[in-house]
Amino acid sequence: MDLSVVIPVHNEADNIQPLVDEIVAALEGRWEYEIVYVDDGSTDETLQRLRAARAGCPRLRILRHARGCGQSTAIRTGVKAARAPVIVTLDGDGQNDPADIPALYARFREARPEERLWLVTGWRRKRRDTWLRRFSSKVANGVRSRLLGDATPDTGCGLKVFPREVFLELPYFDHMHRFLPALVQRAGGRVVSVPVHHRPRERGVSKYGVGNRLWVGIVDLLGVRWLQRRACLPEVAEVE
Ligand SMILES: Nc1nc2c(ncn2[C@@H]2O[C@H](COP(=O)(O)OP(=O)(O)O)[C@@H](O)[C@H]2O)c(=O)[nH]1
Ligand SMILES: [Mg+2]
Repeated sequence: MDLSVVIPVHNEADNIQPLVDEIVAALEGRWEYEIVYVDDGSTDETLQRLRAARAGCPRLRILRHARGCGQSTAIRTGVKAARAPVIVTLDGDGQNDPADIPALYARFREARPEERLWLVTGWRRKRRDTWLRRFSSKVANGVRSRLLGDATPDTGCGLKVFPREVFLELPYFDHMHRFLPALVQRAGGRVVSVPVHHRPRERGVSKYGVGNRLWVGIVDLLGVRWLQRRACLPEVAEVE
């Protein structure tokens, strides 16, 4: 198996089938892949819709958290369960375009191992969100990139490609998915941003606002700063 596509969802019932269809259209016949949905304690019909989608798509696997644990934890659950060595993550709301996956995966594969390219992340050049969301995201991305020096213009994009093993070695905390570039660099890897499409949300409602993104984000920023300071990459050689 080449790729595991991991999708965390919370109350995204109407987005399930359209997104599954788009992923299949983008990947079928090109690679061996699976689609791993993690239903994070949804209270709408997300689970029923996932079951229905699986009936028409045997590549689809469904994992479920009994209670909502947040997006980072859902991603981690999916990565742990994944069978492929390479993971693609994607938002479950349809704002990321699965047609961008092949370009990101190609960029990941063209790197030689000694380049240590451990994360290819989407860069939403043209955000299709409300004015307030675009503005708060711009501020947050500016502050974060300055404070962490992670040289990444957009860490909030759900589209990312990375090795499964690398992700599972990273320090884990709720909301870590917004800091993957800094965490990967801390582990000794390189990160590349690739422009991707972004689409307006057509169905369902956004789960994040200024209250639960910006303020939590500031606390997390300080935490990641601390992690950076407490890092040391040993050069290890086995002595004969
Ligand atoms: N597992 C899980 N996924 C979530 C949670 N909140 C949001 N998501 C998913 O994360 C993705 C992005 O969320 P969204 O509300 O669209 O955020 P926005 O695009 O930044 O406004 C969607 O697939 C959501 O279903 C959560 O608490 N748990
Ligand atoms: Mg969204």
